[in-house]
Amino acid sequence: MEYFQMTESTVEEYVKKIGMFANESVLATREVGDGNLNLVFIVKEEATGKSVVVKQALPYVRVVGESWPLSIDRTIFEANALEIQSKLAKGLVPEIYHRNDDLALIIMEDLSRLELMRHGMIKMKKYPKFPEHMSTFLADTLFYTSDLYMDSEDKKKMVAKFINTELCKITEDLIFTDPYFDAESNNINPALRPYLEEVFWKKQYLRLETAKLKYKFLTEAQSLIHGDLHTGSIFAGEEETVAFDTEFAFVGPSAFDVGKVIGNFLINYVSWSGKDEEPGKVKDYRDYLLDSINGYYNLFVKKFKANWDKDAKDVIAKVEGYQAHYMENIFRDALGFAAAVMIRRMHGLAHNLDVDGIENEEKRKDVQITILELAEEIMMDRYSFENIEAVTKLVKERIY
Ligand code: SR1
Ligand code: MG
Repeated sequence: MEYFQMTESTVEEYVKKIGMFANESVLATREVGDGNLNLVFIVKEEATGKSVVVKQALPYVRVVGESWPLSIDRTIFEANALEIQSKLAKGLVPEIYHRNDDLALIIMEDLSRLELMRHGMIKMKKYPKFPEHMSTFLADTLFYTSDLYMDSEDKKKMVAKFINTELCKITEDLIFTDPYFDAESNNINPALRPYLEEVFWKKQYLRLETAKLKYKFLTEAQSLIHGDLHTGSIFAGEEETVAFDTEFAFVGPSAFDVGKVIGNFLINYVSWSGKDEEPGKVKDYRDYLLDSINGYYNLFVKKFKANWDKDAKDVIAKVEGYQAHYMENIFRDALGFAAAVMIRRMHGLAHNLDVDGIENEEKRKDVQITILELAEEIMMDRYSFENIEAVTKLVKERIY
C-alpha cells in the first residue's frame, strides 16, 4: 500500500479494514499529537470503551513544516525497537498491536489512563514508583542489548538493523552542535540573546567538552538505546511508568538514555525559580526531584550490575575491575549528556514546557541562564563527582 497522510476518517476506515474494530462500530477519533514529528490519533469505540493509538510518521518535521523533509522510515526503527524492548522490559513500554511500514504507522496501546510525565511534573506531581521502574527499564534494555550479554554476531546484526541515520543526525545537530553556535535552527528567547553572544558562545572549553560527548554519541555502539528519553517520552501514574516514542533508537552510548532523564529532572528543578509557587511547596518538590534522581541512578547501577553478575556471557566481562571501569564511564558520560540536554532545551530548536511555560521573558531568561550555568558546572566537573549524591548536593547548594 502506498503511503498517504491519514486523517481521522481514513484512520477509522483503516482500523476497521484490518479487523481491529468491527465494521459497524461507532468510533470517536481525535488527532492528539503535540510532539515535534508525527501524527497521533486516539481511536475509541463508544460502546465498549476499547481504544488504541495510531501513530503515523509525516514525511517532514511536523514542528517545522514541509521545508524540513524527514524519511517516514523512522517508524520502522520505532517499531523494531519497541519489539525488542517489550521482550526485555514488559509493561514498561506500550504494547504494539499492528505495524504497517509502507504507511509508516504503528497501532499501539492507548496510554491515556496515564499522564505525560512532563505535564505532571509541571503541576508538581510526584511519581513514587518512577525510580524503581525507570531503573529496571534502563538496566534491562541496556544490559541485554550490549556486548556484555549478546553474541558478538547478533550484536553486530542489531547495530546494522538500527543504522538510524536521519534521526541520529537530528541529535548530532540539535544537541551537540547548534546550541554552541548562532545557528539558524536555534530558537532563542530575545532576552537571552545578549547572554549567549557575550558569554555563552565564547566558552570554547564548553564546546570542547561537547565535542568529546558528540564523538561518543557518533561512535560508541554500546547498547540499543531509546535515544530520546526525556520526560515527554514517558507516561506515568502512581503505579505505572511507560517509556514510548522510540523513533530515535539506535545502538549508541548507554549513558545517553541515563543522562537524558537526569537532565530533564534538573530542568524542572530549576524552572520553579521563575514561577510564583509557594516556597514551601517548591522546596518539598525540589527535594522530591533530587531524591528521585539519586534513587533512580543508584537503582539503575545496582540492577545493571546484578544483570552483569548473573548473565554476562563475554569472558572478558568477568575480568576483575572491568565492571567498575564500565560503570564509572557510564556515570561520567551520563552527567555530560545530562548537561548537554539541559543546554539544548534552553536555546536550541526544541524546548521544554517546564521553562517555556514561564511567560515573562525576563524571568524565563533568568531561569535559562541558571540552567545553562548549572549544566556547565556539571559538564566541566563530571570527572570529580564522587557519586550521584555529590551532584544533587551541588544542585541544592546552587539553587534553593
Ligand atoms: C526536530 S525534532 C526535535 C526534537 O524532538 C525530539 O523529541 C528530539 O528530542 C528532537 O531533538
Ligand atoms: Mg519524540
